[in-house]
Amino acid sequence: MDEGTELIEAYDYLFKFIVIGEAGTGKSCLLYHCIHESFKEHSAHTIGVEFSSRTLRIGERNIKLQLWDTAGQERFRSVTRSYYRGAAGAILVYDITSRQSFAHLDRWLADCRALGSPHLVAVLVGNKLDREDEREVEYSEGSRWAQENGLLFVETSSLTGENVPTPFHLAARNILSSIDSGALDPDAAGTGVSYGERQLRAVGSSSRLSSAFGRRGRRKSVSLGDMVGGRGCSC
Ligand SMILES: Nc1nc2c(ncn2[C@@H]2O[C@H](COP(=O)(O)OP(=O)(O)OP(=O)(O)O)[C@@H](O)[C@H]2O)c(=O)[nH]1
Ligand SMILES: [Mg+2]
Repeated sequence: MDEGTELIEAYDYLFKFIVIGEAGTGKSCLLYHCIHESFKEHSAHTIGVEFSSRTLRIGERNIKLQLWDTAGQERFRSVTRSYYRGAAGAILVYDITSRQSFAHLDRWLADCRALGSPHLVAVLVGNKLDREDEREVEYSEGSRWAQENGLLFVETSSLTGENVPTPFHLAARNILSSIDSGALDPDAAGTGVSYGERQLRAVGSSSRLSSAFGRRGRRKSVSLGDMVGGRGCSC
């Protein structure tokens, strides 16, 4: 593996995210666009749960998102709920052209709050922004509901790609801030957050060593001595 590849793959933190909401709201298309930067043609209902991942660059840090795309259909509810456990982030999707998908948000939010991390960061996403003519839920309604329930909010289009990466960035930044402030401890169980291996891979590279140690929220159990094998290192 060359150094360029290693830098892209190495990450500082791993966050577990779930993508939830009524069937047909565009969850799979949203994720697909976020990862492949194109629209997923002929998307079929998700059966149970599908997994994917994406690494985001936030400031100097690489955050790997472990993304669980869940089925919205009622018959999969008990299966999908088992994937909510310890989620650090929830992307709660409704369809702006479907009042019904908006009306059921309470249920989805209650489930992810009950089963996710105690520090769960949820982002409300109004998808299918490209179908403005068929809009049934106003931006102001989505925004108000999000505010009343303590969620971040954005409208997206998985078709055009508008704002598609935003909910993932918003949630990841928010979680990172909690780590940096000390409110969220990645060593604690059930937070949906864990340390990546980037700091360990940084051994032998002065630039990456300084980046690994020049920030807050680093792994407390790994000291400089642990990593370079003593105090005499001139890295
Ligand atoms: N116009 C438009 N259509 C979209 C958009 N996102 C998804 N769709 C369409 O909406 C339908 C459902 O999309 P999916 O992504 O499969 O929906 P889902 O939420 O994953 O559905 P389940 O897996 O059953 O829960 C498909 O026909 C998509 O082509 C969008 O942003 N704009
Ligand atoms: Mg799906």
